[in-house]
Amino acid sequence: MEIQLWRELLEPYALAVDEVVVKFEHLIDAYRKSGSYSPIEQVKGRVKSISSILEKCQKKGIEFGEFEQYIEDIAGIRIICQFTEDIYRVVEIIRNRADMQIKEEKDYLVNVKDSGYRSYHMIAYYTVETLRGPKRLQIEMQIRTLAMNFWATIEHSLQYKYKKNMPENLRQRLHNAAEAIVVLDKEMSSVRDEIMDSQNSFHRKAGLVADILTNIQNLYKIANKKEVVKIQDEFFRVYQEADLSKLEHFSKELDVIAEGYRAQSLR
Ligand code: 0O2
Repeated sequence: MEIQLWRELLEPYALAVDEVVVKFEHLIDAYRKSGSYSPIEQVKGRVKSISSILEKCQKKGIEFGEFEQYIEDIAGIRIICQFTEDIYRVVEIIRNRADMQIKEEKDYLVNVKDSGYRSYHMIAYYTVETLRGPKRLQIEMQIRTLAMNFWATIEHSLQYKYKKNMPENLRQRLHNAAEAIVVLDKEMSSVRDEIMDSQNSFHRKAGLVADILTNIQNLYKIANKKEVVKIQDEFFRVYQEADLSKLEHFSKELDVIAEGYRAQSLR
């Protein structure tokens, strides 16, 4: 097949990856803005390279004309969580989405691969709008923790280096490392509540400070300068107290003041 044709074929997959990544990024943002803990830490996506598609077709005896049907991970999304528990929360979130229909789920946390690979895979149908109308295609979502991702990334590059001939002692060491990752994830889960609390406070504080600064900046345009300077000084004082509830109270009061000025300026 000509390179140009490949590019055209893969274009809708690139669109799907871009759209899905943006949607999950907005979800992370929405959690954080509402002061809640986000079960998704990061999201990344990629379109499988032409050489990987050809390799997989060869390995699995797939005809070129059928690769879109049989290769499920042309559009790949990787969702990284902080804790193992979050993986199952994300799975539930995805199951309930209206814009994707689940085709298959593979729980490699329960059915760990021989290599030691752990991850939760979901294959879903997703529709993109193209020049020729809507196209329904498959996307693969791999959901795993930061630690599982660290292991899989290193193991994947070694697999690539050695192909099928990975030395036995290296395979064993990777296996041991995979077990150490399980222990690490369990340890992190045991302090999950504490970590979540501190992260929630951090994001809540960052959100409040951003809102307050925007309000003060807007007040400079419409309010008496001396009054705004007083508000600003008060903000610095409250901020230095490092008390989230006081910052919340200040932010609410400032909202009322800003609303008052806005109403006045509309008269
Ligand atoms: P890429 O894009 O380079 O990551 P398979 O038969 O394993 O080729 P299958 O049955 O279609 O693939 O799906 P499966 O087993 O669910 O796995 C597909 C993808 O999961 C792989 O994509 C890897 O990304 C990841 N994966 C599966 N097993 C392992 C493993 O042992 N180690 C690591 N590091 N990753 C794994 P590809 O095809 O490798 O392509």
